[in-house]
Amino acid sequence: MNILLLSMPDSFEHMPSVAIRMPNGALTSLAGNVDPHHRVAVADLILVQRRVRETLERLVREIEPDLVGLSVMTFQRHTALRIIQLIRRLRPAARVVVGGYDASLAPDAYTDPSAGVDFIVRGEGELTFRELVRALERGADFTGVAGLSFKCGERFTHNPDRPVNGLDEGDVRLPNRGARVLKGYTMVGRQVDVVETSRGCTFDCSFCSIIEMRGRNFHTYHFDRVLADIRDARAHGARAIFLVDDNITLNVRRFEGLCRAIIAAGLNDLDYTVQAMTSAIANHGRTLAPLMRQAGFRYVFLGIENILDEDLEFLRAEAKNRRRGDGANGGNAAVTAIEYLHQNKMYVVGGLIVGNPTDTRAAIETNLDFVRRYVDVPYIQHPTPYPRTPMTKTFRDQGLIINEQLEDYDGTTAVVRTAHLDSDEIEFLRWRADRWIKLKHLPVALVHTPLFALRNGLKMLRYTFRGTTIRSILGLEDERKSFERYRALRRAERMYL
Ligand code: B12
Ligand code: SF4
Repeated sequence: MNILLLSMPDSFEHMPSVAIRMPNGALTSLAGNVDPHHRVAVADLILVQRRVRETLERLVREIEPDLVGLSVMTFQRHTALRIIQLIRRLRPAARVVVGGYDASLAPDAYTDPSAGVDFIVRGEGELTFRELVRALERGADFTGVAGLSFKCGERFTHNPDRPVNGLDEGDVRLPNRGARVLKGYTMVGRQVDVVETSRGCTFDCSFCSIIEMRGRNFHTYHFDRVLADIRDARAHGARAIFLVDDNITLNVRRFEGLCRAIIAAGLNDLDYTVQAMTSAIANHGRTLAPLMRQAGFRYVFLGIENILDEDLEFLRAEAKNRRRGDGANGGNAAVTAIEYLHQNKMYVVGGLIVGNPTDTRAAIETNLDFVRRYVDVPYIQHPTPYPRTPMTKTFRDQGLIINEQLEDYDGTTAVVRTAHLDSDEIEFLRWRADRWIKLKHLPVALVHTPLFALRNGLKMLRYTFRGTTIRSILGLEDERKSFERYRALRRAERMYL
């Protein structure tokens, strides 16, 4: 069977495609887990953002897919539905399957016959997709495939959920990176790839989709498998690795062991990026941070979320941001974590969420000041009511959601207001500060990859300051005019086909 797997072209503000184009780890994992006689092609459409239609026309012509799979996040739903219409026109006989966070958490969005979807894979995909392909090949029925929803006449049948995979039994095989048919992955000039070492999280932050997706649990791969995966990524040209684990720092001893294993295997010549909890780094930084550095970690995405207690409570993120040793209300762990990382020459990507229900202008400015002072790369977002998260319910109950257009749910478009501020004002405050804070780290990033800097430095600057004019920088024009220009450009960017 010929299979074409697609990730969506939509990117968001903090992932400028001139500098960051990351592969979708789900698709190569699916490709590695179907039976080997199938021909699978993986196309990350982020690599061809401005040539989506032509690329799809060419791929469908060359691959002649019997089955087309799409991986979709909520803010990409609109694009996904348009891509499906295009595929249907180009190859009416192909079956269409959707998976990923949006399809899993809002399957009803894909069941209308006009959507053109035949199958929905809910939750983890490897085994469900393997069984779906087998059933299609044999002409068997789909009723026994756990985790699958399938079209039966004009209606969908939803099979029972598939239990979460324990990962340690080896039934999830390594990804197939050889299936990729497009080129150009980059992390500021270094070819980047994604690797998983674990799945799941036992916390329940109110904004996060992970708990509804798979429940509160944590499962790990054996180190041998992780190292083999990293070696494979390197053999395919990667010089930077993003560890996409939901929360690798849940088990700090294991993470330390992984750092040692990377060093012992000589795989510490790659640049690693990882997501981490502030509490884990603050409480274990003395031993963990030097090991991370030695293993090649360069950027650490810290889930700081917010530095005000009231906001942390709303985000249900107090526990993961608490420093040990100061009693139950023992202070925010962010500064200590950042100090450990800086002492060990790593850079902090600071994930913060501003615009929560009780936020005032002062609350947002306090967080922005914190970012200015401590963080290397800002990753500031607005609370976004993704399907089925606890936060969505709260915002809806309080009548604070002011925008239901899901293509705007990209994290940097404010789609909710607070009790004190409207959404435009929230987004303006963030945007105004963000551009200048981003500038701070630009020279460091460019020195690390000088050739890339020469070719793309100006483009990156232009991207960061798009909409801004010299007149507004000099104070001769109201900054809100620049903001409106930026928003118009951003809206236009989102039209991928
Ligand atoms: C790593 C990661 C990133 C990375 C890398 C993205 C990449 N290219 O892979 C970065 C940092 C760039 C990123 C950015 C964003 N992310 Co992100 N990210 C994650 C994270 C941590 C892990 C995703 C992952 O790779 N998992 C490993 C793979 C193997 O698992 P998986 O993706 O779930 O895929 C499995 C199933 O879903 C299914 N499946 C998936 N696709 C398909 C397709 C088919 C056909 C089938 C059959 C099955 C299937 O099978 C797979 C294998 O089991 C998740 C979860 C979390 N805890 O926060 C968020 C998450 C996916 N991101 C999210 C969001 C919103 C974003 C951003 C919009 C904003 C943000 N919060 O940062 C941006 C947009 C990115 C862009 N395109 O510009 C949300 C999505 C919510 C939603 N309802 O859509 C999540 C869930 C986090 C959250 N807030 O809850 N992200
Ligand atoms: S700690 Fe991270 S992965 Fe876990 S629930 Fe919170 S945001 Fe999600």
